[in-house]
Amino acid sequence: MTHELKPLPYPYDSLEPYIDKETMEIHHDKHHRTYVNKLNNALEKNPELFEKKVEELLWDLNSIPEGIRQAVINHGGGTYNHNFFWSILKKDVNPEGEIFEEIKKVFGSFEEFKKSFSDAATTLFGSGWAWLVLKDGKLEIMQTKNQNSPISNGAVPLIAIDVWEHAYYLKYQNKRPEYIENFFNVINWEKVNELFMSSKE
Ligand code: MN3
Repeated sequence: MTHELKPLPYPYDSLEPYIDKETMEIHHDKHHRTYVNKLNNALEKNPELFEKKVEELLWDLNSIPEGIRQAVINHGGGTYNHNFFWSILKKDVNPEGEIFEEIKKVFGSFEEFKKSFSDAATTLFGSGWAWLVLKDGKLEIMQTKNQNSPISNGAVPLIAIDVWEHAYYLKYQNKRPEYIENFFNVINWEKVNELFMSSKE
C-alpha cells in the first residue's frame, strides 16, 4: 500500500502564537506531503516494500536495497519524523507524570534538561532535529542531521523538535533560539508521558 499523508491531528492554528497557522499549513501540506510522495516514488523500484510500515523500513535500513536506501533514509525519515512531531505538540500542557520525575532524576532538574535540549537544538548545524529519546532504557538527548531518524539507531523518541528553517523561518526568521524557547509551550507532556510509560512495558 502506498504511504499517505495523515491529516494534521488538530487545527492548523492550534499552536498559535508559538507556531503560527501559516507555518503549520506549509509545513504539513507541502513539506510533509513531499516526503511522503518521494518515499512512494522511491519504493516503486522495490514494490514489495510497500507492505512495510515506514517505521519498519527505518528500523532495518540494512534490509533496504542499496539503490533506494538513501531515499528511504531521507523521505521515509521525513515521513516518520513529521508524523511523530505532530503527535507530540499541544499548547499549554504542563510537564507532569513519571517522565517529569525521570527527567529531573537524569538531568538534575527540569531547567537543566531544558538547557541541554535547547543547546542540542540550537547548535545543530544546518538542517535536522533534536530529540529526547529512550536508548537502552535511558533518557538521552540526541541530534540527527537532515531527516535521519533516531529509530534507525534503536532509540525510542519521546520529544522531537524540527530545526529545519522551514519549521520556523516565516515567523522567527533567523531567530532559531526564540523558536526553541517557545517550543516548550507546545510540548504535549501528557502524550510524552504515555510514550515513556508504554516504552517501558
Ligand atoms: Mn519539517
